[in-house]
Amino acid sequence: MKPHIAAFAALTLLIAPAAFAETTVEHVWVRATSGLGRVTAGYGVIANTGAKADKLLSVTTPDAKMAEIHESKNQMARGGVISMEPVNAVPIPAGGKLDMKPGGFHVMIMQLSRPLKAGETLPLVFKFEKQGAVKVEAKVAPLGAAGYPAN
Ligand SMILES: [Cu+2]
Repeated sequence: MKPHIAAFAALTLLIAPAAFAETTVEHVWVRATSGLGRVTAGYGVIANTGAKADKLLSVTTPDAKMAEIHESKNQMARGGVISMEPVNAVPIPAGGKLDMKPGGFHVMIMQLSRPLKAGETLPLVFKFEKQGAVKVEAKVAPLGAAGYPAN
């Protein structure tokens, strides 16, 4: 980031914080790992409050070698088999929301450098075309969790 842009961003933050963060990422959680498993899935709610479309490009974490955006699909034609596929980018329309939840879009996190226990956090960086990098601390939920942990 160039210095004058940083200064402008800081100024904007002081005056109108809502106008600065147009694409937000909230309620981010991942499932605890099981045994020696070093794979997990992450979920959260992305909202674009801006007037222009944004695009989720990637998600990374310093605590794993690989992270991919996946979409789960219930393939009725194949007898209701649930399959998932990597996706390159997910558009977030102006005023739109992307609810990443079990059975839909998720972040597949592979080759974690440590096990994840419920109650811990995992740093994630969501990269957007317009908003840039959004850093969040994902809550680690128990293995069987279906949604954002209550505490
Ligand atoms: Cu997946």
